[in-house]
Amino acid sequence: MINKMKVLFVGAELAPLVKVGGLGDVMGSLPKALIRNKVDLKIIIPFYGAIDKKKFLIKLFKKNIKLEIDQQKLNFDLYQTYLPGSKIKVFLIKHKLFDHKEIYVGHRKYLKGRVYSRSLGDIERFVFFSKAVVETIKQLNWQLDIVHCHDWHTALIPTLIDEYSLEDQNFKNIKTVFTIHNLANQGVAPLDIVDYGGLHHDLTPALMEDYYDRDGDKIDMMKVGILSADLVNTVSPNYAKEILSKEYGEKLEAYLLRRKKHLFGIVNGIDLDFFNPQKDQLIYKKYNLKNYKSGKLANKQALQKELKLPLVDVPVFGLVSRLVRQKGLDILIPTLQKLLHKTEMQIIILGTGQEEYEDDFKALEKKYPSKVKAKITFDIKLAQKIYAASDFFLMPSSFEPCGLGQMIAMRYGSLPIVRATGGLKDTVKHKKTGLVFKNYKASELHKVFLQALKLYRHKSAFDVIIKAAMKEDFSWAKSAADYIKLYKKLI
Ligand code: NHF
Repeated sequence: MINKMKVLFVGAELAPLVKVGGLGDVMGSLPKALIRNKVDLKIIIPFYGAIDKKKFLIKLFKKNIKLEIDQQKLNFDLYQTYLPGSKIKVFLIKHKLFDHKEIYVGHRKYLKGRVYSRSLGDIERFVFFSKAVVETIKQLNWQLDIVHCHDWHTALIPTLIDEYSLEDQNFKNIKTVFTIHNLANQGVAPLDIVDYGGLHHDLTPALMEDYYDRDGDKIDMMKVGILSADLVNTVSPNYAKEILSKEYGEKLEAYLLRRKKHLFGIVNGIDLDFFNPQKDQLIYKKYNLKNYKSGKLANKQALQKELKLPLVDVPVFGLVSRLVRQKGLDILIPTLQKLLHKTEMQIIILGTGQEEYEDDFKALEKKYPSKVKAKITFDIKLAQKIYAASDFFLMPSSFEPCGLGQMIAMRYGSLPIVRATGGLKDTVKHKKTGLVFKNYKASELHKVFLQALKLYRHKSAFDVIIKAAMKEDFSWAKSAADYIKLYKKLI
């Protein structure tokens, strides 16, 4: 029998245990697809106070694992459960740094809703976590081929593994993959974090670079991950290309260019069991490719009724998103202001985020109560209802590493309106499975809205596109096969 590849997934989020954004979704669904391909996989995350210990059947695995950090000898406990619906072991690192309810502690310092933080608090927490992960590997003598790290929170792990391998034979065979989910969140810290973590900058080229940089008083975790992992990838082929440019590189393009030969793009999938209009318990009426017309109509009318919108035959546009600039809101809002007074349409917005956008949407709702509903909240149930009820789904992002909403929308027969950027460009085909515009300009978005309005009245053409969109295959199977190919380059 061929030996199974042994992989450890490391990240800050894991759906359904703990999720802030797409990172959690990917961490929670990609492993299930990987283990179908002869991979022996386990996952390790922090044990946040917000994780429901009872619900997820989490048990103590090992007490008092020792580690040295900030020149002090500390302990942490290791807990264990299984990823719901699978036999994948999930380990959780328990320490008081993660005990409170927030996942990321820095967000209070930022604009309301800005949950990704770069605060020192988070830096310390995730350096601790990274070190605890490596100590767990060491003290439990885990035999691993690949440690797969996700986003800046885990970006020091390849460096730690390099350092540990100088003294410990077991680490010599471990290779590392670093996945960038969003380059905009980098984890920037003062240099003394290197001492805090007990790292040796003189042994590690990626750290050395920051140490003696011209403006060398800071360390950028994301950059260290990019420079030190054996292979780097991001969550779509197009974003992997874009981030080599100044426009999308978030000031790390030079380092990414240096790793160009080792930089790959693998598009995310979606969980086809959960996102399935035929089985979805959260929508008003289930439907499939055959009966989607009546199914979607029933969902549309029920949602109009629930939200107290007039029950009229007009195109309904949905927006389910964090309400932040990245999502294209500064071109969407002026476009809507221009369109709404003279157009028969409805738009339903769901999400929270930067106050200015929340206020803009609320103002639009006030001005056009029969056309706009702005639900400034988190609501998984309402999100599913919007996917099922809407005719079009808006994602005019300024950048988008992969994006999940457009794929979910297509599966529910809601045509995505997207900008040709990142994973949106890879997954939506103009006038074939959605509508795509090129430049980040309100005028271009406006044009595409007009195309959508026209398409809505041209039922036969509209149907062809809806059917093609619903038929697209966004399963994790293909992406998992690509990840396996990536792993195989290393072992
Ligand atoms: O899909 C998961 C997600 C991406 O585009 C998304 C993003 C953050 O911005 O990979 O990560």
